[in-house]
Amino acid sequence: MSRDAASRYEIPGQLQQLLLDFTVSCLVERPADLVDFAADYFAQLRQRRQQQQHNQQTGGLVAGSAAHGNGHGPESDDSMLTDESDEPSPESLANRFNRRKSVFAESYDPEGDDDEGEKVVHPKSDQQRHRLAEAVKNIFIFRSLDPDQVQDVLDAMFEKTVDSGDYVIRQGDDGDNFYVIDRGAFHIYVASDTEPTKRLVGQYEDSGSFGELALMYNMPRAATVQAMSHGSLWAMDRTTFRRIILKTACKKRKMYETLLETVPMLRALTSYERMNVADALNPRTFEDGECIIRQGDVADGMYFVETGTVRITVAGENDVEVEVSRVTKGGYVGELALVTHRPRAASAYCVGPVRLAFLDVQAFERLMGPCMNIMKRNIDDYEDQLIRIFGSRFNMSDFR
Ligand code: 1OR
Repeated sequence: MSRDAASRYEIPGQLQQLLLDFTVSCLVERPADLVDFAADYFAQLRQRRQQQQHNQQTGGLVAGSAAHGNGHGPESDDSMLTDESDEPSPESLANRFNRRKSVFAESYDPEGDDDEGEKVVHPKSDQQRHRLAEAVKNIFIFRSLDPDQVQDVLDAMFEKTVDSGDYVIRQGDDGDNFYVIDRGAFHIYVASDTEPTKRLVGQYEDSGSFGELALMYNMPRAATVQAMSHGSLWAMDRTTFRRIILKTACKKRKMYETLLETVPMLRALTSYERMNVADALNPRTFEDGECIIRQGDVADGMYFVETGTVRITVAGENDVEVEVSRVTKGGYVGELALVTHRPRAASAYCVGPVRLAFLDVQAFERLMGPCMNIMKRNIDDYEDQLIRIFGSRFNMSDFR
């Protein structure tokens, strides 16, 4: 090589350490086939790095309750069981992942995706179509679709039956399908570098959906999902998912990401759970003076304040409304009646234009469990405030 050529080749900073580590592994392991060993070695290295990046993106994925549908996390420490069944060890998981060719070379940019793809139709009986329509009704990421898109989704989904013990998704694999549960029980397990034995982090029972993360973020599967009973799933292939769902779902998650990070109460949720809240939120805008919530009404949901100020009033003596507090960005209104299952205990009005994010009562019940203690503590504060304003004759138990 000429001096000129040599000066053109820059040695990447990591190369020396990388080769050194590899050489040491070869000397220690003394593999029979060096090429096979090298292929496995570097593939594992890459998988560990992808998993780390993924964990960073999803905030370290702390255990909690699984969201979507009726997925719920283990209630007690006892249920955080380590499963010693036939689940492969993380090493063999990594190896299996490494043997597979990754289909995700690129990272997805929803704005730049104009790939319309082929429309997929899986014929279905009337009975199947009916069951499918029921199953997708409560899937948050389908709710923002227009009727044509919903039709395409229904056409593209195909039924997959499973038996107890079947693995639907294995952590570390490439993402192929997105799944909506028709019926059956499923466990969710996660293993990590720091905790290599897989841990039960949540479960689904007869409803919910999973498998969107790998398809949305071009990452390996973040969790293992195993059937715990005979069951049936509706699957949608990756191309259709990207064509119909991805753009809307990514935009919504992005749109609410900042809001959800500014609501202190939601710190009780994992970042994965917050993403599911983002899927479930809907924007509502109000003009100055408009009534958002009316005291005595039946509650249909709660609101997070995105911009503007909300005035809370309570009807006191002779039904005269007295302002008891104001809520601004990062705050929320309308949770009390959902916690107490009573009519609205106060009214809420806009001070200037207000933009809110609405979470309906079903989504509230599925997703806000981990915040319940914080909300209950805040309700005790309301009681103190009301007693201060109206005197001790005011009794919150009227509302509980
Ligand atoms: P996926 O494509 O990565 C596995 O394939 C699926 O399990 C994943 O999409 C989610 O749909 C679903 N962390 C990561 N994935 C989860 C989790 C989860 N729960 C369900 N899935 N949790 C964090 C665990 C540390 C549980 C949060 C409550």
